[in-house]
Amino acid sequence: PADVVTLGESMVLLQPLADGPLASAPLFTRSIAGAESNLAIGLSRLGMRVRWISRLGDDPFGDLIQSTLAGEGIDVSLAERDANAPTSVYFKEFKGYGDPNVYYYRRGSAVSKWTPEHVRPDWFDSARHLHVTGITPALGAGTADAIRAAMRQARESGLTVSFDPNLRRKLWSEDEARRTLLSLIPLCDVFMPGIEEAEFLAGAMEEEAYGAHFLGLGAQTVALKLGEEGSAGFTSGTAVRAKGHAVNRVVDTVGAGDAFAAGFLSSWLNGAAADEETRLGDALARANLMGALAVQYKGDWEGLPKLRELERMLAGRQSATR
Ligand code: KDG
Repeated sequence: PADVVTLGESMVLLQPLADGPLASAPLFTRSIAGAESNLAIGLSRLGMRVRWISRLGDDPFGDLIQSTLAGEGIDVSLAERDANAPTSVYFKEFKGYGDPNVYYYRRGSAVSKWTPEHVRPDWFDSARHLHVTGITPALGAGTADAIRAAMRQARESGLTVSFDPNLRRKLWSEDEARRTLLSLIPLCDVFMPGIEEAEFLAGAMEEEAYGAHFLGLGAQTVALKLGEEGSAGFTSGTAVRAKGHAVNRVVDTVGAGDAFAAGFLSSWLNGAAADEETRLGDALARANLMGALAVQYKGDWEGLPKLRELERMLAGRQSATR
């Protein structure tokens, strides 16, 4: 059984040890990353049962990704290996300010071959929820249709679905991104854009108007990320605002949205008994803290907390280190 199923591409991640231009970086640390596996790790550390579905090359980097995720307690048994396509790689470049630059080496990857025919009903067996992002539809000729098929199949199997648009301008044209991302909103229950993505998809409007706008396109719940200002949540009957957290030092913003999604879903999926405002407010509060923790560590997911630590922090207590 799984609380959350997620599907997407993960890559080997190489990060320079020192800030500065990538071309002059001699030393790198090696990790893995990918929006959906970042979320999977976040959820697993918070005690949720997670199934991660993907395709990997039949190569050592594929082994590394699979064993890292298995080591985090994630069910990776349905991830396929493709002998004819490589596992993807990406690099970050830290400038010492702002968001890092990213460089992808992922064209022709195993996931880029996904088509609707790959989507299997057993991906969703004994599961409650599916999470997808707008990265997957940007990866190959058939991946947008595959994501669409997966969202439909999940709903037919009785799962709720969340969708983070995760706009990656390096992967596709603005027109195609806008058209495809908008077309997926009616297939989700929870839509989780950042404020800049909301503007990209809907044009400039007042913050509260985004809630009504995306609910009008078919989402049941909207969780709008506002960066350091926190987040706002909307359903047809509720609008909630949750404050952001002070952050000592922003080290690496990549992965913050995935941490937010993990925090949100871990609370929201267990909060169905509460009234709508409490359920949404609690989920946003946890999501904001997860996002704030993620940006203080180098790496997409390494700094994410276990449930006990997170609960202690949410209760306002210092973490006991000795
Ligand atoms: O959300 C974090 C992701 O952007 C990162 O892990 C890499 O999956 C990735 C992507 O496609 O950008």
